[in-house]
Amino acid sequence: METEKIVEKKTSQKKRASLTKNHAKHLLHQMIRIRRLEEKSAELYTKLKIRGFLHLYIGEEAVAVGIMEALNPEDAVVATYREHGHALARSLTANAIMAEMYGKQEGCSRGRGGSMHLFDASLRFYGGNAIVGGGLPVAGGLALADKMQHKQQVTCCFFGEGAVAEGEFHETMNLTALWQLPVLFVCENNSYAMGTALKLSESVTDLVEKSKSYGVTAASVDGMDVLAVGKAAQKAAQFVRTEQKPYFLECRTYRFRAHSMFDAELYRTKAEVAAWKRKDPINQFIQLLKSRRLITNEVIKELEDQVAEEVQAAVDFAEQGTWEPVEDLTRFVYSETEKS
Ligand SMILES: Cc1ncc(C[n+]2csc(CCOP(=O)(O)OP(=O)(O)O)c2C)c(N)n1
Repeated sequence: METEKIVEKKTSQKKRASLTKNHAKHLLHQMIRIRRLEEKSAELYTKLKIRGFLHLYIGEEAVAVGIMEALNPEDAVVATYREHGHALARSLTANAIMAEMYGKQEGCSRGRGGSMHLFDASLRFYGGNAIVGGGLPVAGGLALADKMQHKQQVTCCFFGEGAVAEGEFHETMNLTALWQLPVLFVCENNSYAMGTALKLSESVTDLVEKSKSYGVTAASVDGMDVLAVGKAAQKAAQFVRTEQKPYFLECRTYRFRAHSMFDAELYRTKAEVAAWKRKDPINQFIQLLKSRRLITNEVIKELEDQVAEEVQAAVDFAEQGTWEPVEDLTRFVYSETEKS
């Protein structure tokens, strides 16, 4: 069995020495784009512009941004219902995402999917999935297809720690290890599955140990540190790509907002939330960059202005979008509908 464990620690100064101003700016820009787009989405939800469910990723931005650093455009990505950040980081446009959340046909899923079903096959971004753990077997299948076609590609599958309780997690871990499929499993461990803490649902809460039991190489990383995630992702993706075997990467993170827009948050204390907010991935990264003189307040303002413009343009685009005509209701439905 191949196993290893990266002991979680702050990325050392030495490791960060190679960070360039441009790369730092890019990482910060990506995280701010996700944060601001989601803050605007929450606002639009309360105004009933966005309907259905809305799960915000705020607090977890370093994971999607850090992981995408290690993926190529040819690699596949499978995400969950908390996927606005992954979609943006994977180059879906803010316009296409916002229009989708509005339910307009200019959205990336023609307005039929909404917040939980962002999708763009041209970018190999295979959703958005409302089912907890539902993306895992999909990722296994994509990796199997790539392997059978002798492509040296990676399928990256994001999921929350709550998915570890699902049969699909165990089935996919087992089969990808048995068949040696190139899947990078990225577990976004934010400690809670809705209101259930991991320790209340799992007998073994060490997810790296759990993964090892399937013969899957596994590691854990500080998911609030974008550079640490990026580095761990590079190592993991390189392993998957060259060895053509699965790898499990646990990113320890935290969602700052409620599970969805309806959640009294009775399962966690304000002190716990405040403690995690002190590790805010964006603020932490800004502090680090300032201490290394890699960014100035002027550049941060420039980024914020640019993002504000992008988000406003996305809202305008969604507002001006069109509803799919009722006559198209049965389009893309498998069976022919009999005419009465
Ligand atoms: C199969 C299934 N069971 C239950 C649900 C209801 N549900 C929606 S989100 C969620 C919690 C999942 O938590 P986790 O996987 O840790 O992801 P997070 O929301 O923390 O990102 C549950 C139980 C569902 N969508 N699908």
